[in-house]
Amino acid sequence: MLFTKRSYSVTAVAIAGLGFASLAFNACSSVKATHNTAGVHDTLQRNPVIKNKYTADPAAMVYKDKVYLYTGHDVAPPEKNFYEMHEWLCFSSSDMVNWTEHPSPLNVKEFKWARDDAWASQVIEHNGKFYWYVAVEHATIHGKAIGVAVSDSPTGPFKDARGSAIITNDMTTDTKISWDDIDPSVIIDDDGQAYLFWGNTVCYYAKLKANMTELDGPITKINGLPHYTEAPWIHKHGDWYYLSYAYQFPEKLAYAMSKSINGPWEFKGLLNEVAGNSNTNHQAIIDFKGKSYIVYHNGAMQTNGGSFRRSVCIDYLYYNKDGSIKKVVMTTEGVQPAK
Ligand code: FUB
Repeated sequence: MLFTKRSYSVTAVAIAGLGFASLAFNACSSVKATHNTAGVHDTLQRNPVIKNKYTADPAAMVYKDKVYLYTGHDVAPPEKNFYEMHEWLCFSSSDMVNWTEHPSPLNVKEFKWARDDAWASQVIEHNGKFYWYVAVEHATIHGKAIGVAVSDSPTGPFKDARGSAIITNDMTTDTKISWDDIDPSVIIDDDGQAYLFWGNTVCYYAKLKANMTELDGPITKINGLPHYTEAPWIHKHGDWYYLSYAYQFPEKLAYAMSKSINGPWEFKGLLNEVAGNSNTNHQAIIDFKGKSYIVYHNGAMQTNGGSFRRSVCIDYLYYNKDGSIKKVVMTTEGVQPAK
């Protein structure tokens, strides 16, 4: 999300070949204990993967033979052309196709110091606890902020881990905008050191203390990421670190590679094109059962889908022998059940 370019109309981004058949859809439907999102059992139309509500800003975590998918929840009415998001959602799967929905494990109200806006987030496991880093609007410090919640279970419930934000807008001064401190992404390096990445228009990172709830050193601005907009996702595959991010606006995805978490980062080019009918794209990248996946959102839900009513999709991601990543092919088919 880049406010300075909000004038891009939702319809300016074409639904490139995304012909979704009519689906039973109820954005206000209550949580079901088990939600087989394939729903219509149409193997040619597994994307979007969640079809009974809008889901956005995916983050995925592999834990004990399961994938946990954490998303924001777009609830903006059809006539509203801005984000309305109050809670985060959690789904789990053993095969990347059949997803079980869990009751919402975290609502923005859990953060007493926050006003609203349950924006992008990521969950990571550390020493048997689960830490959920989230972007929200701060109630008393102007601008967006990052909070962290903790749970003993990947499905929650999650509780505010600090009682205050870990990042506030006044801690970063490279831009004058108030929404530059959004979109947290976390990684624990092979030596056990945890890092938090985040940022809109500027990408920042900082070390985290072993308690995962405090910074452990300065905030550093990352250079060499052309047309960086937002949505950093930090991950490691083989010997390489990857920093993927939303590029330009409407957003494509691009990525950079490094042999060190501290860079320097080498820009490698585009990863994905503009997602159908959405000016944001917001990716997560994981390996699961021997395959690699990109999880992202588009606006392809047939009922009022768009930039503020988004839906999570999953497609395969392929690495080249030199570690670079092949351009993503977004599909309606999605992926086959992982074995
Ligand atoms: O969902 C609100 C914002 O839109 C996120 O923080 C950005 O990454 C974009 O997806």
